[in-house]
Amino acid sequence: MSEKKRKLLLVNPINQHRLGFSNDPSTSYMPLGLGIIAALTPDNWEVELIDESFELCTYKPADMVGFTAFTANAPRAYELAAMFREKGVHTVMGGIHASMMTDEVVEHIDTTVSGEAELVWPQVIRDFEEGKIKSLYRGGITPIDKIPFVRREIYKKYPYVYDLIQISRGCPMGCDFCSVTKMCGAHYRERPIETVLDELQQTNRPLLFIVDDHLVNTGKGAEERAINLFKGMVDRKINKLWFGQAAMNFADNDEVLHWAAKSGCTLILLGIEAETPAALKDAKKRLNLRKGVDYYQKAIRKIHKHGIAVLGAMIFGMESDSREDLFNRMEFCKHSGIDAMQTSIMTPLPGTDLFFRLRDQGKIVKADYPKDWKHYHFKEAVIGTSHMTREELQQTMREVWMQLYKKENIRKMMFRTLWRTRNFNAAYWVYGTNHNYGRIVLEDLLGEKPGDLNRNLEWIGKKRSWYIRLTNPVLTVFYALKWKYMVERFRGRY
Ligand code: B12
Ligand code: SF4
Repeated sequence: MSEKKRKLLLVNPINQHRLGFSNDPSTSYMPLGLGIIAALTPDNWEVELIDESFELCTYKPADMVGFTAFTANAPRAYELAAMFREKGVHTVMGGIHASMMTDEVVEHIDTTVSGEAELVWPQVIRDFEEGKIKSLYRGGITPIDKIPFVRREIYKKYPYVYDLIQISRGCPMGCDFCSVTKMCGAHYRERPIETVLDELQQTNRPLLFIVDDHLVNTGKGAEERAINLFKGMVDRKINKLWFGQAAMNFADNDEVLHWAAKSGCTLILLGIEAETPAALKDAKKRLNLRKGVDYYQKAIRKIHKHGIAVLGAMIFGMESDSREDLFNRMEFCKHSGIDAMQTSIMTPLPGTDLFFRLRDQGKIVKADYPKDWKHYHFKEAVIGTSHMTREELQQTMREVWMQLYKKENIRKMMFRTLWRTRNFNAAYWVYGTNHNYGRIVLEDLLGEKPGDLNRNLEWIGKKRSWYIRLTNPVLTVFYALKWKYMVERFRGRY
């Protein structure tokens, strides 16, 4: 007779104060870390995923419940953990917040796993089974050959639009505001291309997000490696439209761009952050300082020539920023050639140099932890700058966002993308991306009453402009054509 399986619930908790990306299924991404935990869990355990991007987590019987959490989701994880602990279920938490705020997490959760989990998770499970589980395990950095394939069947229950994959870990740049170097180390650890291609062949959604922070690393042989990856995707007929994240060096080599485009690259996020050397110095964004801000437009033009659109990741609220600087950055977003805009408010993430410096200077306004972590989602100011209070920064960002994401502007940007890239998919994708970012940054204004903003980013009760009315029929045709195509591509997915 077979032994009864133990039950592991894996939970992706979502900040209910601001839903962010989770406020719509089209921007709800599968939590990759939990897919790795599932892959490391032995067969005598049944694993179930609960993703709060799709459903609120309520109590379910289980032997163990494991949470992953970004900082902004940590208070929600603690709330859910309290519910499970009360019913006698053992709670575990890992991920970026558990790695940066380990002592805090230990106070709320039975077992904390800091760092990467591959080397310690089997031990956690064994210790639990033997009744001697500890309150803290430190995973550290995983050797690249010990990273398993993500166990993708746990995602079947939800309608994720994208497959996600990670190709390398680590970043040597150590920017002031970013936790990647602290979490994943300063060395690039690159998975063998053939292994990555094998894993890609196990995915079946038509859209792909390669989550690496630097798609083309800055190390020796990085361009050749990227070309091999993209060529491999073409040879193995992976046949996906994909989106990835890169630094300005992505545009250096035309052959990289050529094969990226051929393998389905449609949109690339570039960590631009700011358009002036002063602001880049504030953020210690060395790579961009080295390239020089004059390189931006050249790089963007080169990328466009290959039919790929650019998602500019911009930060507002650097230490030296004044109100005027924020509006200048807004103008840059409109006129530099970037197609889609990720516009974040500078936020001191725990564990970063920025966090420790501002905390020691007493400059963090929202600092009642863990309660205040819920504000650390990059759309709410938790600090001011040397020229603006936190409230002024927040108010100015609201004005900036209104101008950037208003429907007329994002529609104009879409037509410009079509003109520059001559790529229908890219234009369609940037429109969706800008629309989604608008919906995320203005989430607190969305509603159904007159005077609220609807999910179409139009004010309820106000007349539509001529421009919108005139361009609506064009878009309707766009959508009609595109919809049929997407349905085709989605056929056969989980
Ligand atoms: C992919 C990604 C996203 C995706 C999210 C996909 C998803 N559903 O997870 C998207 C694009 C939506 C996103 C958005 C944002 N992101 Co992001 N993102 C990443 C990125 C690039 C990769 C994460 C990843 O999938 N890694 C691969 C997996 C395998 O690694 P992992 O999750 O760390 O898991 C390992 C361990 O942590 C551990 N582990 C994880 N969970 C668990 C659970 C248990 C029980 C255990 C035992 C272990 C464990 O084991 C795993 C294997 O070793 C990271 C940077 C990075 N390199 O980590 C930033 C990062 C996580 N993002 C970050 C930020 C700030 C954001 C944004 C706020 C950015 C913005 N400007 O708006 C938004 C907000 C998200 C939101 N709350 O709405 C920060 C988070 C810092 C923090 N302290 O919270 C990071 C670290 C980048 C940075 N600049 O510092 N992001
Ligand atoms: S912002 Fe980009 S370049 Fe800078 S440390 Fe983070 S991942 Fe590296």
